[in-house]
Amino acid sequence: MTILVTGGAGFIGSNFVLDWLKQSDEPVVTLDALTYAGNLENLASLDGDARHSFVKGDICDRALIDQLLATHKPRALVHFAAESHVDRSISGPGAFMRTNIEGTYTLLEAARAYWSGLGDEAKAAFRFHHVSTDEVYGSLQADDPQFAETKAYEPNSPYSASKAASDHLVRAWHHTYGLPVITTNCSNNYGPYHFPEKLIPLMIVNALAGKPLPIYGDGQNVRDWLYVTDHASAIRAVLAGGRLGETYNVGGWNEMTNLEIVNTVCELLDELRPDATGSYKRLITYVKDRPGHDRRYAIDARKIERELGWRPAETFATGIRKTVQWYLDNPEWVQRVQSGAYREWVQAQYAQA
Ligand code: NAD
Ligand code: TDX
Repeated sequence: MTILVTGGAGFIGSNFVLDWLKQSDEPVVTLDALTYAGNLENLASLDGDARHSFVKGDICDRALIDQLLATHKPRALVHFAAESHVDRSISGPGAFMRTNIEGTYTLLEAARAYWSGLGDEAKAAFRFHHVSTDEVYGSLQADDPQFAETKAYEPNSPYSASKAASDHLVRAWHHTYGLPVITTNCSNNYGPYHFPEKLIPLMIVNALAGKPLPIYGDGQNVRDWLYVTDHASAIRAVLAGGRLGETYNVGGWNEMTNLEIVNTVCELLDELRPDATGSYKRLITYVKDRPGHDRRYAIDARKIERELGWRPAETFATGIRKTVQWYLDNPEWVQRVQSGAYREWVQAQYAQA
């Protein structure tokens, strides 16, 4: 059998594909448009591996999705592709509406047509796995309970509104057409191949370059953090045993303020890469707050733990140390994703093809 993964050249998608092929020999077809956030280099260790194939393309391209489903006959579609950065959604929401809403709709319709034509056994086995976020639930106060799957949706940013819309479409395609879907809503991920526009990689990369570490507002906003391969293992568990039409929250029981995160990163860098001019904390700079900045996200992960026995393998202490070390070991990756030279190279490859 085969699985089709959208957005598999991005941060979480690439970690998922690499992890999947470590755990199993089931082939993966990766579909990715290679936007600024997609990077084939993340999958370079799979070059020449017959179990993996890559297709550059857009999830809004219905003809392409139909062709991929007909050719590869996957037993699951795992959907990561999205515009994912909240700040970009504030300055330019259009791409988020297109990819996150129209793209998910296109995949659902293509999957529905494909699934309807399968034989009984393949039909029962098929899964449409939608990868979503805790941000759809809105913002918590300090003493509110964590988000459970029953929490009403209250998205606040263009990004979270577009993800909420996609979650609702996925739900409706199950309820109305019986498409076998499952959605996971995960908290903030961190780890290797994280694009340096997001908090943790931005702080590592800026600190190493001696640049300011911008903290929005008072730095007391809270997120729950999960190491990216623990998200991958949660998706594997849900694909294997999750109940159809259900949603599962995924989180690390690891709430931290942004200031705590940045201090931890600085302390690790002080230890691993001491700077002659003193602690990296000297670079911390408070800047204007993000408009509509959600105060706190927190995940109640008891459903996936209880039903599927899933647990994260990393603590924040082990995961953040691995992450900082990865960025120290991979300066060329950082340089290339920042310079745009890699993307120019990809464009040139496809222009020639
Ligand atoms: P990312 O921005 O690193 O990667 C997104 C990938 O999707 C990129 O490779 C990009 O090229 C691809 N893509 C974008 N538009 C596309 C299109 N129209 N067609 C095909 N491919 C397209 O994002 P990420 O952080 O890896 O997030 C992956 C998924 O997980 C998203 O759906 C996101 O909402 C969700 N999520 C992310 C987090 C997090 O902390 N990063 C947490 C929970 C859920
Ligand atoms: O420079 C910064 N300074 C800062 O204080 C940046 C980039 C962020 N922040 C704050 C904003 C947030 O409170 O840090 C926190 C984390 O910010 P991001 O890394 O941008 O993540 P967030 O907005 O929480 O969204 C992320 O988690 C949920 C992902 O980008 C989403 O795709 C995912 O759904």
